Amino acid sequence: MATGFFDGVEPPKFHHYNPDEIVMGKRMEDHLRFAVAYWHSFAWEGQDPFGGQTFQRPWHPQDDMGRAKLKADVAFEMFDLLGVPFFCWHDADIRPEQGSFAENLRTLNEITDYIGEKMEGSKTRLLWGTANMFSDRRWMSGASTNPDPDVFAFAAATVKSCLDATHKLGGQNYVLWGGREGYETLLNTDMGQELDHMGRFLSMVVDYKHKIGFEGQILVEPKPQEPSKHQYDYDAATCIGFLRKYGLENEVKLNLEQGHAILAGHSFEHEIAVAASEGMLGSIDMNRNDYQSGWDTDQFPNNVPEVALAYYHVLNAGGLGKGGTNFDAKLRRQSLDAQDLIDGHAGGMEICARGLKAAAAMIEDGGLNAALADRYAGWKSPDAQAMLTSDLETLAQHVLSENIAPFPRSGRQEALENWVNRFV
Ligand code: XUL
Ligand code: CO
Repeated sequence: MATGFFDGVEPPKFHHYNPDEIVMGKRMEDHLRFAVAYWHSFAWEGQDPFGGQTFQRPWHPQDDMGRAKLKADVAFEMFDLLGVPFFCWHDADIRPEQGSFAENLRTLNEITDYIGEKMEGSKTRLLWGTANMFSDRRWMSGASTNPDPDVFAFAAATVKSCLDATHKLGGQNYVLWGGREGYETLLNTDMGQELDHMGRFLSMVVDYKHKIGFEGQILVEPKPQEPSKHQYDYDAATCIGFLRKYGLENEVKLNLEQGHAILAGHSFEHEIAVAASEGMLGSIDMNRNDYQSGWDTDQFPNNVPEVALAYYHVLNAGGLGKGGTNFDAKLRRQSLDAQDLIDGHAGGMEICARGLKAAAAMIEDGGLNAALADRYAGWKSPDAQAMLTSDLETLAQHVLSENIAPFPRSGRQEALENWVNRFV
């Protein structure tokens, strides 16, 4: 029976998103693999640092199993209305918070059984699950990096329970975002020890994934700060260095988020290109930050040129694979209506569809890749290749004997920007 939450709501009208349209030989839906984030759409109540709850949903307050089930009913109604193939959750989004680990485990199992039944009647699948190890006060000094070994153990138990639940629901990935894995002040922080603990913890996660036969990807999500002043998983490059240090580079990939890239002083396409160049692009969290506010505003995307360049790098990297496009985006706190939830997601889907089509057109046109190939063409010759296995003395001798005098060439940035502008 319908919950009635979406009664009277206009269903989305898509002008650009067409799941069955073939883009570069593949259905648009299979390229984009959209997911709804349970936390922003159903768990967040509209609070900001200056004010409390603005949304009043029939599943509030969220401390009761009956209302958690109603929330799931509404969530699946929205997945159907939007036609999204995936959703994502934290444990704390889907189950009521009731205190002890044993009680939270019991309610997590009960609600994920319930969600599993809902999935049987729905085409929406689980893109990823994750553990909220940042909201409760027990995590205030970190989860795996907490100075208190009891919290480390609690974090291990929590991730085990969430990985079990993700596996049970056929999740295609498991994400770790270290919201409190960092520091507020170095005066009370042993950074080396904390990083070793975080590396060891992630190895345990990988070991357990193999033990239970979970075939999804394990992903870490970089973000430079907020809530911690400094977070260890600062950006894609930092995460890759960390994964290599602890021997996890073949086991763990990255979940990259537009807004986090901006906070780190990068562009989204930079982060995607860094991960892709190391074969570590796992999935993306699509959203946008307000460029004036300087914090993580998690808005729905609305900038086609930015999104197009992001998908350009995704497509060049061979696509999202088991990953997807998760809308880690929330309504503005004044957007109170059920209609706003539909409009926010539908708008994001339209922007991504336009970005994907623009990216595909850029690749099919080939101009940008041709310009890139031309810029590096000198390296195609056997003599140039031999230099890479040579040494400084031989190269110095070569410059002298051949009287080498390099002739600078234009980087053609303006022409390339004009070229991109034809497609967006
Ligand atoms: C926080 C953030 C998280 C992760 C999952 O900025 O992006 O929602 O995506 O924990
Ligand atoms: Co995110």
